[in-house]
Parts: sequence; structure tokens; C-alpha cells
Amino acid sequence: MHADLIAALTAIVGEGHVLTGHATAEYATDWRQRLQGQALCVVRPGSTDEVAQVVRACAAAGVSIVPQGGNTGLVEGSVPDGSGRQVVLSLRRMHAVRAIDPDNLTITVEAGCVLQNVQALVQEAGFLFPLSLGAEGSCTLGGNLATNAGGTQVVRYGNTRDLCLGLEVVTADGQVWDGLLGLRKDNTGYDLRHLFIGSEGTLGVITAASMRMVPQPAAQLTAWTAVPSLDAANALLALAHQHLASALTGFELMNQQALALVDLHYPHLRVPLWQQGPFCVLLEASDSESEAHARTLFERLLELAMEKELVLDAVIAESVQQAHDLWHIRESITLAQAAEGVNVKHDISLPISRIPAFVAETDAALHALLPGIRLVNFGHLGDGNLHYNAQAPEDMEARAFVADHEECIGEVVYRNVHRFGGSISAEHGIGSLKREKLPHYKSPVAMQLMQRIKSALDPQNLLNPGRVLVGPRTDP
Ligand code: FAD
Ligand code: 2HG
Ligand code: ZN
Repeated sequence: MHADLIAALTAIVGEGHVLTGHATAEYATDWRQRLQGQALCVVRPGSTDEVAQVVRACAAAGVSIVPQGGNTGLVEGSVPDGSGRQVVLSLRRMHAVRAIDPDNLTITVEAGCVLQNVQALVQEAGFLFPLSLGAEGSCTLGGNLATNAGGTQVVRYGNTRDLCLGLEVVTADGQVWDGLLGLRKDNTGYDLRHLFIGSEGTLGVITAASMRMVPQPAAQLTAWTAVPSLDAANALLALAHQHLASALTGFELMNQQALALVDLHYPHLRVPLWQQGPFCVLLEASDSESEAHARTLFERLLELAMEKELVLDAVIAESVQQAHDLWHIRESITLAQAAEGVNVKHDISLPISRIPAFVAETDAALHALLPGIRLVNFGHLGDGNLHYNAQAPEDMEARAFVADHEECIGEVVYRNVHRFGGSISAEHGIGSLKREKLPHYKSPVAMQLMQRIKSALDPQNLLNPGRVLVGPRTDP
């Protein structure tokens, strides 16, 4: 029966594009090395029509599908379970540019295009694609859409959802929905695009998208500051909004523990100012006039911040290379955490004003729960999004720490997130990592509506079953 399906899939996508056995290993292990699944096979279609045929063949065989892009997701959503009965549908071969329309300010590109390549294509066309994240060298646009990824420029340009003007999707019964109009206004009923964005492969397979391009800034400046407290970081953010207005394109927070790990594992990166205060903040300004204009605004902001004692010390990058190096330090925290050992992640959002109190209370509760726990707290403060992560105490083995303590640490963190009016997933999604937790923190009505949408769009539960929602498995 499965041999028949593999033969049918091979007939659709061609010899060499259906992988089995050892060749599936990299597609079956998640980035964090927490899940080691097993795929029936990995199928790599080269066109939307082939995706539709693959979905129809799997549906006919009653075999479920795990759509996959760059496999950089952090919530155990992109790899198959251990049954050996799921098909991984990899979009990586589908990376063609369908159109670039400078007048409409849009690029239409296939879902498997790596984010960095989308950025480069848009730059060549004289514009900016303002989605930026540490995994941009390997994550795909389809994955970004399926997770509604955030990243480091959300404070100015919004999440992936805000950059998307249209989608092409293969539905669970193998039809193609062409919604690639690229219109900025279209009120013809329910906006289906927004259902698929952020649905983590559970409602349809995204095969292409029309995305916004924005004007390139005339100049970009980056500053790295040490700040005395979270209250000061918040006040600096308010000041930056006031002085830079829409020129503020990045506002990232990093605590001392996060930077200590980068310093430990990547000493050549020479982390600035990290021992001077409990937090550092990375600011980015993008100016539509000139470098001189940007510099004047930025220097004035930092002078004021120092007068108000919101900033202990600061450096402004003097070149594009220096700015790049500062961003590289910020983007290395996840890798430094991985190098230190498996760890516990909480991708949370809170009202910005409540973050200092949340962190004070939660830090204290966790230090009481597990003395020596290392709290690695960093993230997109401009969006109220913290990566409030935890690493084992120095004298505890990392895997034992995760196995024995992840659950109770999560309970403390999520209870406080809820109490302070926040969300248990800001930008990484739910996957299978948080699917059991979701019903505790989301309203029963919202959960019921989500279940109904899933049943309506994927009645056979074929698309990424068991992700986002706890549901019945259809595998035989
Ligand atoms: P995958 O990991 O392959 O898949 C993710 C989910 O999307 C899965 O549920 C999968 O089934 C589904 N999916 C993938 N492609 C499709 C498709 N074409 N159609 C339907 N469903 C699909 N995330 C952020 O939001 N902000 C960050 O700043 C950020 N930084 C990161 C830094 C590092 C170092 C790493 C490793 C990850 C980071 N991430 C971040 C998480 C991750 O990169 C994003 O979630 C990214 O959007 C996933 O893209 P992907 O192509 O790798 O998707
Ligand atoms: C980031 O902002 C990513 O760097 C990853 O979202 C966060 O490692 C993490 O927890
Ligand atoms: Zn992030």
C-alpha cells in the first residue's frame, strides 16, 4: 500500500525527488534536535500542479502530510512524527520568482524561496523586503508565512502577515486557490489569506505569495547601548519612538546572561558593553533623508537618554560592517544557547508597560524554584516580545535539566504571562510543543472556532495533524 503511494508520488514529481531511508534524516530532525521523527518519504515537487497532485495522492491513500520549508521552526511543527507513516512535503525546489512589479510595489515568488534570496531579489529591484531574522539564510518564505514570522523589524514594518498581499494555496483536497491578486484593497468576503497565514501547515500548503516591497532607506544607523534596568529600557523605547518616529526600525533587548553565552562561545565577536549593566539594547534607525540627518537624530536621542540616565554607555556603528557585526552578535544568542546545551524556550509577548514587573516577579519565582537556573532573556522589546529562555544551572546536565524541569518552569512562566495579559506564543507558533498548553490560555470559544475551521478545511485531518490543535490522528 505504501509502496503504491511512493510509486504514485514518483510518477508525479519524477525519479530523484522522492527520498526514502537515510536520505530523509535531515528532514525528520528539528532544528533544536528535540524531535527525531521518521518519514515514510520526503517528496519534493517542482510546481504548484505537482503539489496539488501529491496532496490528492496522499488524500486518496489516507496518508498525512507535513509541509516543510527550511526546517528552522522552533516549536516542533515541521518534522514528521515517529510512526514512519507521514509524508514530508518539502517546498524547497519551488523558488521561482513569478513577477516583480515596481509600480505595484510587489514581488510574487514561490514558497520555497529562501528568505535571504527574497531580500536580495528585492534589493536588486531597488527596494527593501523588510523581513529579517536570524534564520534568514535557510528559512523559506512559505515557512515565514505559515508561522507568521516576526523578526527584528516588526516595530516598523509588522509581521510577515502585514507584508503579504496575496497567496496561492493547495487545499487539503488538492485544489489550487489562486489568491495572488496583490491588491491593497479587496473586501469581497472573508479574507482567506489571513486564515492560511500562521496556520503552520494545518490548513493548506502555501505554494506562492505576493509580498510588499518598500522603499530603501537613504541611510541606516545602528547603536548598541548598556542600560541600567528594564524600566530604563522601556523609557528609552518611548524616547526613541518620540524622536525617531517611523525611522525606528529595530529595538532589541539582551540581558547579561544572553550576552555572556555569546562571549563564552564566540569570543571573537567581541561583545561590547555587556558587563556594564544588566541589559543591552540594540537600536536601528532607517532614515529616508540622509546619513547626516539620521546621525543628528540618533546622537540627539542618545545624548538625551544619557542625561536622563536611561543609558550607561553607547556605541554607534561607524560603518555598514560595524553595524552588521553588532547585529551578528544579537543573532548569535540562539546559537550560543544551542552550543551551551539543550534549553527551555518561551517565546512570549506582553504589554510593553508590564514587562519590567513581569520579569522581576518571574525571575524571582524561577530562582526560588531552581537555584542557579540561568535565565537568558532577550528579544524584540519594541514589539513586547521576549525570548524568556532558561539554561541549566552550571552544575546540571542540560538534557536532565530539560527533562526534569521544563514543565514546571513553563508553568511558572505561562501563569505569569497570563496574569500580566500576554501571549504564550508571540512569533514562533504552537507546533506540537505548545499544543497541549494552548487550551489553558486561549478562550474556549476561540479554541472551538479554530477546531471548526480545521474540520471545515481539512475534514480528513491530513495536513500536519496534531500541530497547533490536539486532534485525532488519522494514520492507520
Ligand atoms: P519550517 O521550519 O520548515 O516550518 C515551520 C512551520 O511552517 C511548520 O509547521 C511547517 O509545516 C509549516 N510550513 C512550512 N512551509 C510551509 C508551506 N509552504 N505551506 C504550509 N506550511 C508550511 N522566527 C521568528 O518569528 N522570528 C525570529 O526572529 C526567528 N529567529 C530565528 C533564529 C534562528 C537561529 C532559528 C533557527 C529560527 C528562528 N525563527 C524565528 C524561527 C523560524 O526561523 C521561523 O519560524 C521561520 O519562519 C520558519 O521558516 P521555515 O521555512 O524554516 O519553516
Ligand atoms: C530570535 O529572535 C529568534 O533570535 C530565536 O526568534 C529566539 O532562540 C530563541 O528563543
Ligand atoms: Zn525572535
